[in-house]
Amino acid sequence: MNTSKSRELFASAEKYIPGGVNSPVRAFKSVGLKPLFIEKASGYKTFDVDGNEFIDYVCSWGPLILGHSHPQVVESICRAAEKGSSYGAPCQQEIELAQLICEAIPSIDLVRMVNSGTEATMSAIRLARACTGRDKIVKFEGCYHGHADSFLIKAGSGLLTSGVPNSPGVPEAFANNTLVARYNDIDSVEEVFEKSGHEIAALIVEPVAGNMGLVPSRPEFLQGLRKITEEYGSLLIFDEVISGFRACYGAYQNEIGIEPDLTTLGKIIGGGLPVGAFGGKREVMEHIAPLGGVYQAGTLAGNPLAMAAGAETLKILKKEDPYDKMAKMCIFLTEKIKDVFAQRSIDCSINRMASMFSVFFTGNEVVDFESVMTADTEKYALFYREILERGVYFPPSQFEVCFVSSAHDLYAIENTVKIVSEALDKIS
Ligand code: KE4
Repeated sequence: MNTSKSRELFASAEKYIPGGVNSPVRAFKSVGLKPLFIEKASGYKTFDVDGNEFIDYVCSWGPLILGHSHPQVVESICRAAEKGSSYGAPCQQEIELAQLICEAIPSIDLVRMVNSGTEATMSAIRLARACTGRDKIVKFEGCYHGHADSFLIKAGSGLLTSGVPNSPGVPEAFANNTLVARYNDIDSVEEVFEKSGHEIAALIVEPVAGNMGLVPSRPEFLQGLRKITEEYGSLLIFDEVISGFRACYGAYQNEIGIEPDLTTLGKIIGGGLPVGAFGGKREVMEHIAPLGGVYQAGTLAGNPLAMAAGAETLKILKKEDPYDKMAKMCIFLTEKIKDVFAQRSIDCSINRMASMFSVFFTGNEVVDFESVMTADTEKYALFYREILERGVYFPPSQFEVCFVSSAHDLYAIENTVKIVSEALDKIS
């Protein structure tokens, strides 16, 4: 595969941007390649600057559930742009997206728009600390909630990929206020709360872990979190930046019938433009300025372009309800991938939830951080390079999730299976 233009651009990018990328996981380091520069994308396809075409399973790390450049989403952005990009003042589109979110997620009475998932989780933690007058938070090893200081402790996603789960630059005072438990292990949570429960403002959890690869939560785990946070008067925060509107029209909490005190959202609700949001019951959200004293702000928060893209995306999801089709495509794909691995007696463990999946190079069942760490990242890198060469674009890290969009069709899925089997023939 010719990648000369990408290499040229990468060399130029490295002159002006740290590591040549604006987000570390894009650097392709863990798969032993230099990143490809994408020229354009449509539906399930991306095209790099050298003219190579890919079946895309990154989908911009989740937002593009309708596929790239969906005509109605593009049209909504263009229509909004003709009337100005940002007013720094309220606009009608903010109400539209807020109303769609509140109507889709019963636990949210009020929602505040921000510009990223990180802003959403950072603000939710501040709000929880204000509401409870406590400083400590609990997170889970391998979960990632964005790059605010409090979360960069035993974090997943790019930190796990780089093997540096605790980032330098986080003051000890912050680190000491972040307690870490083990995902899917309620005993480890009870231990933490028995020791520090009355100092804990909030526990934040990905109800479906997507930042150590995909690790679905056990139902009793989430129920246990709801119970223990209520017992100690701590807030339960579901970080649904990935899972929000991914499995159903609403949040994953709708599927399992557990109501957190706060929910953070991002990705899909922005339809590919920068949007995050946090929301919850009125009595909690009323502490947020200008209603209450908890300060949170943003120059471009609620800007009409991002609101239009997000609202259009949710309206299409609500009207067309592609969830069943996407889940069926994902089941078909992952079952076929399992078969091609088995036919070659290559160990793999595949986790799937709705239209998300991860292929782990391990013979163990992957149910928590410990089992994730048995995955052979070298083998993943070898596999990755072979499928990329043949036109399939998975996330360039064993510790991320693949996404099927509503644009992926049977042709794309069958082509992917063919390419995966060719790649396995090459590496086995
Ligand atoms: P952003 O600040 O990147 O919009 O969202 C942070 C965030 C918060 N919560 C969860 C559960 C998340 O998955 C994320 C961001 N996800 C990563 C990929 N796993 C974004 C990709 C990247 O960092 O480049």
